[in-house]
Amino acid sequence: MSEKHPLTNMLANKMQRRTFLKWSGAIGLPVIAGGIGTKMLVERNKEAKAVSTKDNEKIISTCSVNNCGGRCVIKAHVKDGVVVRVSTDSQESGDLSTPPLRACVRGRNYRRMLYHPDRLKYPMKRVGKRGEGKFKRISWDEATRTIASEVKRIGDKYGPESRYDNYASGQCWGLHGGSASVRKLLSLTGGFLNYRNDYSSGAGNVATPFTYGTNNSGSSFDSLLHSKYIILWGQNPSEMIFSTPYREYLMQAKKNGARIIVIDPRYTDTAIVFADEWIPILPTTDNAMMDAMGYVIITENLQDQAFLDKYCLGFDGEHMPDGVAKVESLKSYLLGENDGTPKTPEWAEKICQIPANKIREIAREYAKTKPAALIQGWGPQRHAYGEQIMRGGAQLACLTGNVGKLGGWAAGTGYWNRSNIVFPFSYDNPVKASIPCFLWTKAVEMGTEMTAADGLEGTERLNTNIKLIFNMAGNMLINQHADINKTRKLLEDESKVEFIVVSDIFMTPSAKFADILLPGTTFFERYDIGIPWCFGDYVVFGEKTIEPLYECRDEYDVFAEVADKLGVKEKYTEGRTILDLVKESVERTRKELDATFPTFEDFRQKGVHHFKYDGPLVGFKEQIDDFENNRFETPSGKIELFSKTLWDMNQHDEIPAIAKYIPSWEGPEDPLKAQYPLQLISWHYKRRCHSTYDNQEWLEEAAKQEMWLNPKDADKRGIKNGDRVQVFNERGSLLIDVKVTPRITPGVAGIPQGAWYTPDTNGQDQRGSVNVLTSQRPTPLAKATPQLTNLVEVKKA
Ligand SMILES: Nc1nc2c(c(=O)[nH]1)N[C@H]1C(S)=C(S)[C@@H](COP(=O)(O)OP(=O)(O)OC[C@H]3O[C@@H](n4cnc5c(=O)[nH]c(N)nc54)[C@H](O)[C@@H]3O)O[C@H]1N2
Ligand SMILES: Nc1nc2c(c(=O)[nH]1)N[C@H]1C(S)=C(S)[C@@H](COP(=O)(O)OP(=O)(O)OC[C@H]3O[C@@H](n4cnc5c(=O)[nH]c(N)nc54)[C@H](O)[C@@H]3O)O[C@H]1N2
Ligand code: SF4
Ligand SMILES: [Mo]
Repeated sequence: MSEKHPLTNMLANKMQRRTFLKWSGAIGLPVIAGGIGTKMLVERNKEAKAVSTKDNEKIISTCSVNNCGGRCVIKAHVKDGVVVRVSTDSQESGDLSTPPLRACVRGRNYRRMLYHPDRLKYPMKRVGKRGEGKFKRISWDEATRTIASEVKRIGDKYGPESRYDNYASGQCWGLHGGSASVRKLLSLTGGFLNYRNDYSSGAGNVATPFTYGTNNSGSSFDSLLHSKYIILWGQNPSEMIFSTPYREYLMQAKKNGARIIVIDPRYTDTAIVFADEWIPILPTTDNAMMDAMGYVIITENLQDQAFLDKYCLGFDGEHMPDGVAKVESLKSYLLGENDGTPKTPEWAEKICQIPANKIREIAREYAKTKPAALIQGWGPQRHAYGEQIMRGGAQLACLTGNVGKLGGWAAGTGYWNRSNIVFPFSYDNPVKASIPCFLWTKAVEMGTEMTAADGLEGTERLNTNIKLIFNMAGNMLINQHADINKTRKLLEDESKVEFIVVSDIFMTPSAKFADILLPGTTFFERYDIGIPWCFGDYVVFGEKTIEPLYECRDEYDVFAEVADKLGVKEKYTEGRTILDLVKESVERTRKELDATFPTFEDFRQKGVHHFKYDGPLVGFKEQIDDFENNRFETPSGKIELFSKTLWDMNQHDEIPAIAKYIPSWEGPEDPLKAQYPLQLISWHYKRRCHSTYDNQEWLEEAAKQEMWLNPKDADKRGIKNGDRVQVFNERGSLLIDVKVTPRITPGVAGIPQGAWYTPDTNGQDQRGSVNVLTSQRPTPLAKATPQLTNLVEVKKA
């Protein structure tokens, strides 16, 4: 199988630039907050408005439901049923009660995406070998008939646990979408195998509740206006988006004088724009620095002892759970009383390569400057022992008493939510069995052998392996899951998974593995409500701006037709169109949740609704202010720095009861380093949303796919800036251009995640699709992805 990436022609014949580069220039030069040209967007928008009155364009406000972490206002300028340009929220900065919801650079490419010549245009069925990418056009009737009969055949033959809807995030945080549609259909016809957790904060989602009882450990971003010291630990909001208004607040916090520290193996755009100090840590070693900061804090008596005594379990010998020796406390561990190794900054320096005095300085500053916010990104937990870092951050927040305080931050996964609306399109799956999402390939290969030790829940054993996969608006089937070569072999074998349905808007690497391929609509072509991630206090109306192009159809309607063929259409739609669902959501939200929510007409007309709150949300404020009446949701009711539940699992080496540094497989201490000396990480790139837009020419020109390598590592290998290199390990090999830059820590290589897997005839990827190098070995507790933990070698291609 040898393939051409869709950008190949563009790169050969220089693309048409137009004015895109004028404003996308900011993507590479993050001199303004956001690093992505927000100022220019406003200016262009004003200009766009002027043109629109002149030309009689209709400006229709809508919302994208890509999984970028942001939700912004997209204004489609429509003339004669065609989107002629796109602009965004025109509000000036300054009103921080409702900050502007501006599109990022990817949004400015949306018209290109919508009308891109490579859009999937009609339903297709596979004609070649699976994965080969050969398809034949079919009718919608044939597509839905085939799906209906395979859903039934496979369900009858193997049982409902054989049917699986894969993790997919191309259409998320909306009211309907491919996955919701498929799941409702499957629920009405016997059910499907569930998955739990996600690829985003998989380790953190399981670990954080062992400390706090919940993942809602964040505070709203306006609380940062009260912070005096901010540590962004592996967090990069200038490039990846956690929440659209976040950067506005961060910028204001900086103007207010907060000192900002960025801890990241890369000198990120965030570090450039915001940081007073960049700490270039080695991947997988954060817990060593955290442990040493804890050591400094307690040996210099900087801890908030009253906070620890009142709210926390396990800090010292006097506050241990029944039946556990005093010497197992966090304090004993940090002082080395149980293992003979005090976790001094000098000890940590050898591991994480941050000078001991720098660790001391950061520890002292963090402990003494109140209030201080330690906010954790999720890159650091997409690692082999990702659970440790999320509990480790929380541990530091507790040592310094920054939990439940305005301007402080509890660390951990960090969710919060102030944008509740009713979801009227729901399903009730009769199957209760669930697997961790990251282990779906295992459930294909040997599902019947999985046990509780693999994270199987809801049943002792599965009756069958996965035999049917729906992959709706996702690229997880091939591109985004770990170890592409392994997955590819598994899926090529048609005796394993017997039927695969993919819906997408482009012919992605995963789409090529479809048996039936469905052409989806984009958000321009359907109604929805855009809900920000778990960090938002507003919702955006998703207006249908034009009719679907070609034969593209929304999955809701496609599966209504499948439901019809299976005799369950009434139960599936309950007589409702998508617009009815949107209306029902608004009406029920007004009735059941919030009487101040606007009417459907009002909401539609305004385009955005900001929920009203009196002030910032402060995570765990209730518990800290009135502990007698508000306990933490942990077994002890306290913050569990020591978790008896984890202790009782009796796997102390990999699942310790207190957070601690564990030397990682394929980390800096792994003997495999002799053979593969570089640690390879990936990150969420400003030019894509995961793999979405990898085929978009303008975005490629704005920020190309390239690997970062430190000059020291490049020199050793005779590699120069711009060289094409081969990156390889036991799992695979890829070719990529290299950017030689001191912006990455020596010993580390960085490849932005999400490039489309494009193998040559030898199976070597030619596009820099990082998951040919990543591992399917899950993290010990959460069974989550370790996709950022890899050892590789690099040589000139
Ligand atoms: N190495 C490595 N791998 C990673 C990560 C990492 O950091 N490193 N991150 C992981 C994380 S956090 C995540 S969330 C996953 C994301 O992985 P996925 O959930 O697979 O997300 P995308 O790659 O964006 O794929 C979304 C697909 O939906 C399609 N699409 C977009 N809009 C629409 C629409 O309206 N309708 C339809 N039908 N299709 C649409 C896009 O074309 C795209 O192919 O990747 C994970 N993989
Ligand atoms: N532009 C853009 N924005 C996005 C997305 C996107 O694809 N593109 N995806 C969205 C999604 S689904 C998610 S889950 C989030 C992901 O949000 P995050 O997981 O927070 O984002 P990442 O870029 O994967 O990682 C953040 C930073 O961690 C650093 N890092 C990696 N390993 C380590 C380590 O061991 N220690 C430390 N200290 N730092 C480390 C990386 O260099 C990176 O700068 O982003 C969301 N926002
Ligand atoms: S990628 Fe996210 S922030 Fe950027 S334009 Fe799209 S929805 Fe908005
Ligand atoms: Mo994610």
